[in-house]
Amino acid sequence: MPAASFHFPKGFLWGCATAAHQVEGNNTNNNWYRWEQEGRTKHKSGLACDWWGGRWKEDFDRAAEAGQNAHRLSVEWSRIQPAPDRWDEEALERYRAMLRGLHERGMTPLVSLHHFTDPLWVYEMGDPSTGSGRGWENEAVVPLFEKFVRKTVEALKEYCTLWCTINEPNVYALSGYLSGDFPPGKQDNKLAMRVLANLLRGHAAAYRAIHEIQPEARVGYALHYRPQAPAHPASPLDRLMRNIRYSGINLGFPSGISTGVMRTPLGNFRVPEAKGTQDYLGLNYYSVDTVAFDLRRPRELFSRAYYPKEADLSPTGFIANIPEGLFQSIRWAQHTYPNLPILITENGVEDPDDRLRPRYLAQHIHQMWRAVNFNWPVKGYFHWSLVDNFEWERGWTQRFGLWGLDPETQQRIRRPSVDLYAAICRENGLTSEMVQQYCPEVFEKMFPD
Ligand code: IFM
Repeated sequence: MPAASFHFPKGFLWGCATAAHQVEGNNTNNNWYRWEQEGRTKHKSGLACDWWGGRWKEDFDRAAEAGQNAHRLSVEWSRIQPAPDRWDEEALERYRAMLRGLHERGMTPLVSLHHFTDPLWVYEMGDPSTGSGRGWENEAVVPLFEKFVRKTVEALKEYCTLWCTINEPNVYALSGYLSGDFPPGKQDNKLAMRVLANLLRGHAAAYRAIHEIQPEARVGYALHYRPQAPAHPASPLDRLMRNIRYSGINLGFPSGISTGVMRTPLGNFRVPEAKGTQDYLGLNYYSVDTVAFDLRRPRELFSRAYYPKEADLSPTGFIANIPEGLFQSIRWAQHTYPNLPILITENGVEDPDDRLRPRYLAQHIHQMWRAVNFNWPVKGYFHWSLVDNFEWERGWTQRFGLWGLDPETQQRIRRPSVDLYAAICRENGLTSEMVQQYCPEVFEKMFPD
């Protein structure tokens, strides 16, 4: 049996990613809490993983003992600034304690300042009758976000130099304003693009504010990058639909940051202050969509996105295991922004029984290694996620954790993938023995004779 190994450069960051509302519990002052109370999610977040109650300590212990040297978490705006004129110093102190806790365990923190949730006072601000819109529909949110960022970065800068301004702005805008799965549940594509432009303005303001406070900071955002493949590459209509969907989902923020003009299929938005505002690109990669032209779907702009029949699907069919898509995503990032550091800020799969996760993990890390071997500057990988957590509108129906969680008892369940990922983190690489031990079913594929 060949003893192959795929090693990563020294100093590579290996960790998991989490988000405040998904793990903290009892977050009662934001738009998602309201959404849950209105019955718009499969379940409620409740106590989540009880990090606000202190269980972050045991989970950080688990991560550190499993060889992880970094962790990505987010702070909750509605806790830090519960009302426009009120700061909660105690909440900031708790976040300081968490970041200190990471350092004490030898882990580098990456802090996201916005991960899907908005304080209720932001969600409700504005007056739609005057056309000003609510929340991020309204450009007035930009200086408010900047103020929150300044306060938070001042308070946490002792413990963090790696910042993510906004997580998945494209998902926030498209899910809240196109599919309607996220609050405020609207279906208005023009408004979705307006929201995305305001998020870009917020990102740019945050980028400059953080650098003013902390010149050595490295600031970026996390893009949910979703490759799209035409169902029939020879069909011009499939290709057209693929291209529209691809740019609509992926290219708004990147074009704004490259040129100062955010380009979308529905028009261009000038945001000159966004040009050049990133020190690294965060890539969240999960899967690839296949896209076909479909006359029966006018609301989806005549396209249908699906996974191929033979796909290696997760239990609820949410994710298809397509590891080459991670390689493609990194290649796109490197071509779009030559030499800009890249962090894989999320990648993972929902899988309560841990049948698919080991091969998903090994095959994606193999693809990331291929990219590193082209000398593309990938600097770290954050698995989604450490412990099962609240999956937004899908509630607790999807289990993304290396560790399982019973949200009733708060009991953690160690899945085999914990040990595979620990072996990878400790080795700073993946070996053929690991593949043989944890996912022998893909051994031949990864190491063909
Ligand atoms: O749970 C989410 C996360 O909040 C954002 N990226 C995708 C994850 C899995 O659905």
